Amino acid sequence: MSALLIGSLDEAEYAAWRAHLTRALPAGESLVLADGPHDRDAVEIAFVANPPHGTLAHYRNLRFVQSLWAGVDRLLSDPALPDVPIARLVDPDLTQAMVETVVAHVTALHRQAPAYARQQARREWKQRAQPLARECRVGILGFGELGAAAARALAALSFPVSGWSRSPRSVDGVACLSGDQGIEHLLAQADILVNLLPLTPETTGFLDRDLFAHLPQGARLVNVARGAHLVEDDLLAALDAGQLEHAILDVFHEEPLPSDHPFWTHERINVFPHVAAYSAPESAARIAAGNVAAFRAGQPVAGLVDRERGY
Ligand code: NDP
Ligand code: OXD
Repeated sequence: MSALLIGSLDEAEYAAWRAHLTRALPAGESLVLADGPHDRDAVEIAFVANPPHGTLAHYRNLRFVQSLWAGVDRLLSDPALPDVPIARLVDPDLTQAMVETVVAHVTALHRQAPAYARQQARREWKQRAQPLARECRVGILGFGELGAAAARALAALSFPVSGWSRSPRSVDGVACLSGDQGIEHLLAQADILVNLLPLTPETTGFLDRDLFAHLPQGARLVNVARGAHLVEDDLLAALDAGQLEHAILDVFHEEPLPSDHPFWTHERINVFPHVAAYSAPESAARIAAGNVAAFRAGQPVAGLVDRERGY
């Protein structure tokens, strides 16, 4: 029985995943590489990192797909994706990285780092008011593995936090909101809005002019989910109009962000090159291999994707 490693990975990434997966795989499973010699009909498992569309359709005995990424939007958009169970990556190390990133961005915005950076560019020495975290309300869109963990960490720092999900959820110390009514309530109270939604047909273009209009004037945005959540022109207009004060963006419609894109030079936007939380082969390979063992044993796998829902 073979497990295939396939994806849009450079040589070093391929080598790291190969080494860690080989070590972690259960006995009886052997790892083969998409660009190496292998018998396609022997492949029952695929470890995938954004594989080119159409490629998985060549494996007619495929039984289980384990994504090495947390987000599966690109994978699910493959029209030839085989109809087998798919798991996304749920890795405590990735979650920890995302928590650290969200806390860093939210606290930087709260402590007015962008305003001081603009002052520095002008050589301006001016001390601003310093409200405390308890006075800065944070709204988190997407209240799953990553959103709920970030919410707990921010609440522990005394930020009043609200989280929004599709179905009702409950997290101690956090206002948990859901559905259409929940979103209006969350937006009206978000001095800083963090996006951690999965990209689905329902959430594409969600961060638009209408949504920004529901935020308090001068709110700030952190997008660490997917670029296609954001309507870029609406963001620029909201920043120009002062409806939004600042945006920290980790993800973009086109990645790498083209060098002539206006975001690069906008003084109210910080650009990060999709680094909020990597999948680290050291930890992720163990989790991916554990899911293969669970699948083989007929036990529940972690992060099973609901293809209807799109995440
Ligand atoms: P989860 O599937 O665990 O959580 C998704 C959350 O979004 C759930 O709370 C879900 O609601 C909610 N949701 C989905 N659709 C809707 C909707 N239409 N309306 C309201 N709520 C909705 O995902 P993760 O937390 O693991 O990951 C979130 C995303 O983060 C990934 O899909 C990926 O795009 C992005 N990501 C970005 C990284 C980066 O480096 N920038 C790294 C890793 C991930 P419910 O609870 O009801 O299901
Ligand atoms: C992911 C990502 O989805 O890095 O894992 O964006």
